Amino acid sequence: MINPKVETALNEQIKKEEHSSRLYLSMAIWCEVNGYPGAAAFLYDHTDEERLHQMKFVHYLNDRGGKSVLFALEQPEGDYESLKDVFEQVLEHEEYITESINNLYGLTVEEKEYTTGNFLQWYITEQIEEESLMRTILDKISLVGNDKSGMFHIDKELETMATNKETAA
Ligand code: OFO
Repeated sequence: MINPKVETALNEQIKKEEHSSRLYLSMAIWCEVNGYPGAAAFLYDHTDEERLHQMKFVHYLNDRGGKSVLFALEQPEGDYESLKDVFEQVLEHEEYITESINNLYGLTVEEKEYTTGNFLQWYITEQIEEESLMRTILDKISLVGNDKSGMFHIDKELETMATNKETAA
């Protein structure tokens, strides 16, 4: 049976992953209606990925004899100033998730819940990849500044990244 404190913390993380999915969905929608179809495709993809993160936690917790709980979610921001603003907020959010996963891992050590600690390794690696990817995208966006053709190319690149993921899946 899973440690009750860890169970509560896992349920909090399930909520955060579900919120991530909706947050990126709101960003994808903004991109789609503001002339960034590539960024929209990339973020729609990411929405699905966050849903997978959530489901992985749900199944793990249920398999360990716990029970996954769904909470009410806050409404994500629907308006952004620019594509740069979108990706700044993505990176900020991923950093917040990394901290949350690390705290969760810390709790598993404190509570000697080593099985869950082991399970969390996948998320720890995933967060390194996600932060690095978002930082790279943000650097590119910052580099082109207000240059429209540069922005067009970044959007195309994001579209390719989304298509490649779909092909690989
Ligand atoms: Fe984007 O990693 Fe889950 O939330």
